[in-house]
Amino acid sequence: MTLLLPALQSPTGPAASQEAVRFGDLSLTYGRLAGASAALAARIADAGRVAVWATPTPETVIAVVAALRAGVPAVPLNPRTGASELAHILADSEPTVVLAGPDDVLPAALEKLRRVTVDARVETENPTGHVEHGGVEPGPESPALIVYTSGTTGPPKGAVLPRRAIAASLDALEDAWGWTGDDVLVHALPLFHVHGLILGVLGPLRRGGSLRHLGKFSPDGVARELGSGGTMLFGVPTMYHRLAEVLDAPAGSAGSAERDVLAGALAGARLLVSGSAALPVHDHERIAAATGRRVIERYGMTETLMNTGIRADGAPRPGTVGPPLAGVELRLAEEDGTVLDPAGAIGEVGEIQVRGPNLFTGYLNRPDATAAAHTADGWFRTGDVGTVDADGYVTIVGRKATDLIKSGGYKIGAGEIENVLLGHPGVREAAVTGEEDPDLGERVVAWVVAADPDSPPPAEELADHVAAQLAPHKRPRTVRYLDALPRNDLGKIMKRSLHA
Ligand code: MCA
Ligand code: AMP
Repeated sequence: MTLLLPALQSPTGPAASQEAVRFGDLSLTYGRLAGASAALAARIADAGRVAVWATPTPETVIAVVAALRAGVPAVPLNPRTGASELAHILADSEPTVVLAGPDDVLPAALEKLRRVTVDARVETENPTGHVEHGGVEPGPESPALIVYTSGTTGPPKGAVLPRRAIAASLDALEDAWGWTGDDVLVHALPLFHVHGLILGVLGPLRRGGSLRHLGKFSPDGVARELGSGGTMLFGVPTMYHRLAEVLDAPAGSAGSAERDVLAGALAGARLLVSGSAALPVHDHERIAAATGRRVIERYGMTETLMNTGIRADGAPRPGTVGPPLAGVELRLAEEDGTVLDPAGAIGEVGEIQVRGPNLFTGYLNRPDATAAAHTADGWFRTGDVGTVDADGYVTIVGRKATDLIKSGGYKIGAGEIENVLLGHPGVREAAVTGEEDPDLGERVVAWVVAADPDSPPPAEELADHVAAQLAPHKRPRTVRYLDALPRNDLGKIMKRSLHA
């Protein structure tokens, strides 16, 4: 296998002094990142698996790159993960080491691991790096990252992502977008999911380009970085929605100066890319009207990395996610599994199934779930429902599972939240649904029957309870109290009738 991150292999001369990543006022050149990651790789070479406390900092970049160079699988952790979710991930993935920054305060659950501190401010003795793992790149199928993703029921599953999938997906995006080492990517995505970590960090590093991370998303930050050399922006639809809101400020209003700066910065970018959920056509149109630029969408999934995408040189078609990327095979199947004939299936609706070098190898410790996610003939069942046009453009029209919620671009299983709500002493019954939300796409709504109807637990208390056990983005944004949940004759909760 060719190198996963060739630009980090002993960079010398001008290549060594080129900026690799910048987070606020902290920047790392290729030489510095190569040196720091090589030194760290040597320290973790014998760890079976490492957990990475994935804050939006250069330390996370050094940690993940070091793990890749050492050939040790890394498990990126959301630093806001609550107690029960963290306990599950640790028990499931069994890391022996946790990589964290010097100032990070880690939860008790991580205390039993060996802590290795990563400090981006410390110069290493070996600024140009060295050849790792004896000069032999780990095999293409060796696991690089284990990324946790929610399902409809039960705790999150660890998707095992081999080096081959990362390389294939990033190279398919290079082909689709003309992505080069001259590109400067701007984003504010979290670094514990595929979008922010693989596309947003390993993407620029594989090309020998650079990343400027905002730390926290803000329209001002986007305007500043795109207005001073950034060439590409990656974001989830919620971020583009918030940009569109700023761009909507009427002339002469208080926000019009901010609008003009943002519009100019977006207009000057080479590529504006949205993914992780559907970007509403209304937001596409508002951004196009204010900037003259089209946001393009690509469609991916933790288990498959990237499947389709609008090409930089292709027709931007709002509402579609473009044709399959190089190397990806895509087909539609009916409810009963019958594969739709591609020639006769134009415009027909079916489950999207994919095959290709971009796919994961399976869920960690879950052969049952891995088997269930594949068809007998080896295709991955995405659970997304879509159509394909005559020119191969894919449109996603829905999702098979009603118990999956996409909020702010995060996938959230209704079942995991219901289980946690039922663990609250004030809750007798609970159901969780997703409700349309202009900002988040979908908003988590909890329907609760209180143990004591005269003093139901306050909504904020339930939200805090979910945030503390799972993660803040999984907390219910709305709580509705009922005397009883609607159930069918078999006792199953009828979620569809809740909204009615
Ligand atoms: C609020 N907060 C709380 C609570 N309430 N903390 C603890 N307990 C509470 N009860 C805090 C939050 O931690 C946060 O802190 C702040 O309040 C606001 O949080 P939140 O409401 O969640 O933020 P938001 O404004 O709704 O965030 C919107 C967002 C975010 C920035 C767009 O949703 C986001 O980053 N989404 C990206 C998701 C993503 O990358 N998905 C990719 C997976 P503070 O203010 O300190 O921050 S999909 C994927 O990878 C596939 C492959 C693909 O196709 O891309
Ligand atoms: P995750 O499992 O968190 O990686 O999320 C993957 C899911 O996000 C996919 O199965 C889709 O439902 C959704 N998704 C990703 N990109 C897009 C997009 N551009 N348009 C619509 N849905 C998307």
